[in-house]
Amino acid sequence: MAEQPLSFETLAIHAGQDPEPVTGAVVVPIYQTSTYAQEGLGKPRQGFEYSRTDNPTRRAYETCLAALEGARHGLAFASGMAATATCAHLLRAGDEVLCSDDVYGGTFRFFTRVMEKFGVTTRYVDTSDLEVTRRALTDRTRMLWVETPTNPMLKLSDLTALAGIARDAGAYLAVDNTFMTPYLQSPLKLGADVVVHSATKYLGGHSDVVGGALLTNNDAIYETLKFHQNAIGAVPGPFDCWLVMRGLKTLALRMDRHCQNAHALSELLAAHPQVAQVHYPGLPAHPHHLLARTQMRGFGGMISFEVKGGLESARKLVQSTRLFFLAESLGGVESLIEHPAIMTHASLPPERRAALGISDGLIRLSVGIENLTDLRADLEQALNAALPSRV
Ligand code: P1T
Repeated sequence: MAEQPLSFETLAIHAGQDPEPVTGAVVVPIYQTSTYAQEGLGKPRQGFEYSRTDNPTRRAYETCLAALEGARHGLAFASGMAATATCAHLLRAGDEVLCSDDVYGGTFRFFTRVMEKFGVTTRYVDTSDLEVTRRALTDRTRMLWVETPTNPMLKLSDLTALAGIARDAGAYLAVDNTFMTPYLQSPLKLGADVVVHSATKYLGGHSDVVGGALLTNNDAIYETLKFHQNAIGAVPGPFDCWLVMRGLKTLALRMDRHCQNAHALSELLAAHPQVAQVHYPGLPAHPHHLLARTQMRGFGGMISFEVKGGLESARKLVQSTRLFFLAESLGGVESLIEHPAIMTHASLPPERRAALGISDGLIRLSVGIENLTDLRADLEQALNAALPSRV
């Protein structure tokens, strides 16, 4: 009888994490070592030579995350941006990247201000519009870089269709899966070549570590990325790997609660007189709601919304919440509130922000896993505090 494949929750706890062979420790140890004594000249034990190249704690974490993404290969990095930067080394001078127009501000900054210097140009398109994307490809396009849902406008792109478009053009499809996590969306199964993560967010899940990852099923892509992981060296230390691996064990439980809480709060916001518009893929009014229902296994924990009264109301609101901390980042157990135009997306030129809808009244929530009644009360009192009459 064929063995049944293990489910997500089980892989999160067991993949790459057999008991340690000497003592039987059930938790993978933090191998806090930079190097490994060799048995003889050119004879490393167990394949470990130097911790930039490989480390047992990192390897366990990479194995676990690869299993969760349904990937043959996983590589860990010191941050999401380090993962993005290493992935960009699949390109060479003269190549062009076609990138979702509404991406994390740091990703935009990296492609425009860093890669441009090396002769790799990036153009930005609304990848949720397949015809626009197809028409934007040129014979120099070597990579399609997609966030879905996007940060911060939560637009969705059809990954199966984009994988076909990329394949026809001979380009890689790289998907930043940070907002969804492997629990809610599987880009590799839909045809992506590489998945990118900021592990700082939901994967770690406790706002106590910065990390990144790349996952792929393609052996040739893996070899190139692995070479660059070692050659560039933007790797995480063993303790950071251990922290993210600990976070992964509860990823499924946490994501379920993030989704429930965010869905309920998106409905509260949609019904509130102080709110002009809510962006949440779980709302039937969201323009890509139907795609969300098929492509994702849940609608996620991120919401953005437009508050009436512009910057003044927005400022009042983000300074009035008590449980939602005013902070950049997302994906931790605690709820966060932020103002993209002044905070996470300040590196976008004002005219780009305006074109994307990142207005002065736009607010982003990372909904945590606190009790929903408490979150609801906190958001309501902050919205009331931001009413124009009180501004
Ligand atoms: O911060 P770092 O771990 O380097 O990850 C960068 C990154 C990559 N991709 C997405 C979708 C992201 O949201 C981020 C980081 N984002 C924030 C810090 C933020 O508040 O949006």
